[in-house]
Amino acid sequence: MTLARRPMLRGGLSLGALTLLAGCDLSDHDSVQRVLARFSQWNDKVQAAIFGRSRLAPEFPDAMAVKDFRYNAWYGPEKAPRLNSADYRLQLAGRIDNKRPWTIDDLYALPQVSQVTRHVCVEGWSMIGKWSGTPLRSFLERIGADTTARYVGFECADGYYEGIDMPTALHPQTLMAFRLSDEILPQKYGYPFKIRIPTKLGFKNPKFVTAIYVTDKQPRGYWTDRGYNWFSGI
Ligand SMILES: Nc1nc2c(c(=O)[nH]1)N[C@H]1C(S)=C(S)[C@@H](COP(=O)(O)O)O[C@H]1N2
Ligand SMILES: [Mo]
Repeated sequence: MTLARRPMLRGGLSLGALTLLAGCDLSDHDSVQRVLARFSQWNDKVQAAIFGRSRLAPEFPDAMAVKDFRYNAWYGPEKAPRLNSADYRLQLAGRIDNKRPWTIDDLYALPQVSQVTRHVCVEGWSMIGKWSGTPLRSFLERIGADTTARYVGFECADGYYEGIDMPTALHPQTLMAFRLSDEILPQKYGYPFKIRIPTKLGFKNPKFVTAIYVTDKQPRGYWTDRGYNWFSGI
């Protein structure tokens, strides 16, 4: 993902309208950025309010799933972290009763479901894939997470970080995805697992997850810190 494309506001505010609202001309970069940031936060609130727990992303027949899935990160696939099952432990933190770290074997033994859904990257490509794993909701219940908390945050082996609101974490299609196209998640796609959220843009789907935490403080996101919208629903 490059920074060449600036985040866009949905909802049709023209540049002219923004100029009026900002009370300044567009060469006044800082105040324009401030106004855009404020609109972006307002946009997040509206999107969160509209998001229904029961609104499902479209699912497709298995045959539509692309086998040779496109890779993306801010670095090339050869630099993707190599985690191994001997050393890997998923760390748990925050408002969770049982913070025992999880091995890959333990994770992969959890009950699993599959989904064929569309992944939409903010850079302008999308692709249908098949992911299988355990619903994040059942994992959160199993570890005694406080699901009245507001957010769930993720940390990744490559330094990436993301977070989602609790309704999204509890959404039936939000998975800890262990497989892509029925194969154990290949290394560059996020081994040992990625959080697959078909109701969110691609960048809200963290790969190589090493820690999950439950919190009332909105977690930062790698691309949100670089100007993209935090909620980023699709
Ligand atoms: N840890 C980590 N997760 C990440 C990213 C990343 O760079 N690091 N990139 C995000 C972006 S922008 C996209 S589009 C998808 C790409 O996932 P894929 O390689 O499975 O297609 O991963 C998301 N999750
Ligand atoms: Mo992306």
